[in-house]
Amino acid sequence: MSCVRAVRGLAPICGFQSLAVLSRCVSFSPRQVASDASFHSVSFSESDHPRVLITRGLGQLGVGLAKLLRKQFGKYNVILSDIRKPPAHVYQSGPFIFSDYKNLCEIVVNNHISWLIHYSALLSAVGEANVSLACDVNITGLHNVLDVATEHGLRLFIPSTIGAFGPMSPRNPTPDLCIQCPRAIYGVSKVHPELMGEYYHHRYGLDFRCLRYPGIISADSQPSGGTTDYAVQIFHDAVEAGNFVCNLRPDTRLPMMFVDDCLRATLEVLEAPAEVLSMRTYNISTMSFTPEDLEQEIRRHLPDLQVTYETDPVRQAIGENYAVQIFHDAVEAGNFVCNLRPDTRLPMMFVDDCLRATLEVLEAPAEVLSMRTYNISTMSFTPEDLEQEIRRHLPDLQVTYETDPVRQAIGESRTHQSSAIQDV
Ligand code: AKB
Repeated sequence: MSCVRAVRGLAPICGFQSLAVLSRCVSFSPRQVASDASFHSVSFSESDHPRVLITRGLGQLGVGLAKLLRKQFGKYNVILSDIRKPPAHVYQSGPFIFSDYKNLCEIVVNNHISWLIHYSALLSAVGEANVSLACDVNITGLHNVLDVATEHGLRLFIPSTIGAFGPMSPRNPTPDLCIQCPRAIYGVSKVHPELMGEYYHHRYGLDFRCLRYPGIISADSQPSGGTTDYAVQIFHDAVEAGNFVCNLRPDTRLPMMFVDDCLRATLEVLEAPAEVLSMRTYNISTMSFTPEDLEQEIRRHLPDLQVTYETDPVRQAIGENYAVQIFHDAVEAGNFVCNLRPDTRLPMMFVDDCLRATLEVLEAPAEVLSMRTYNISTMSFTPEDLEQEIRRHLPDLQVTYETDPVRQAIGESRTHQSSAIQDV
């Protein structure tokens, strides 16, 4: 459904306008791993491709992740599993097997699995309606997964959630490491894997990796039982029925992410070399918006859309604790960790100049263009120059330098370009 893709254009209503360019990145907070860190530096040769198993593969994310991983590692190296029968197109797209918690070990051994993506979980709204089932699936089920992964030396990815934060968590920004204390069983049962994974990592060397997902917006796969699900359902109901009943208050601002960004972030954290991970669990974020924002945006495409608000108190209470602002704004925090050396001089341009130059070249009469490709430049400066300039306005700003060798190497190649441009 093409309407769902319109969500990508929500940046202006989502409170991260000028940061939109960063919205496609994994926003590890600067203290830990730089956003969009060059995780792809690890490449696998044909023979050392990981062998991947995805549990609960028929949920919102499994099929999409399998597609992405198969492109990277080969069709037969990625096995989807679930307790349900897959639709024909999924069955035909690559290996699929039945898996419940009882046969996990057998599957891992027989298929020479090296990476396990554990997507089995009950989401927030259904979890709150059935607490003991949420504990069984999200907590008890997890213990078996941890043991199998440890015993067989697997890389284990389990997603956590913004629901792992609670009313006492700092809201703006919400760092990776802070008080959590969620109030819904879903959140509690997701803090548990975060801590157990961390513990197994330190105690037994388990390669545990985890991202706290926000609400995920997808078109061809449905979420089920979450508080953020309204933001997917509204597109379907708007297109099919022209009206939508929202179970959250119109002003409930929740963190969200487009599915492709979520899958890419997952792949990046899976591929990251162990030495760049300073923690086991990271926040990721792109945008946040309210039901009212989304309603207005969809109405630009479907002007007759009718939305009514019938607030469900359980979902509303869960949603209110999701209202965290994960994006770590260096200005708000008063500190910034720079991943380049302080003296790395790079060519830069203010956006207005770039747009003006683009317009000028577009409008130029053909006869004045002697070539097809031109350099443009305005200024160049180092992180140190910028730090000093910003400190003139924010005297308390703290900047530390933790050089990322990959970015530094790329930056240095651009340093040469910068002097070449200036010499012209
Ligand atoms: C939910 O709302 O339960 C999930 C989530 C944010 O983890 N979508």
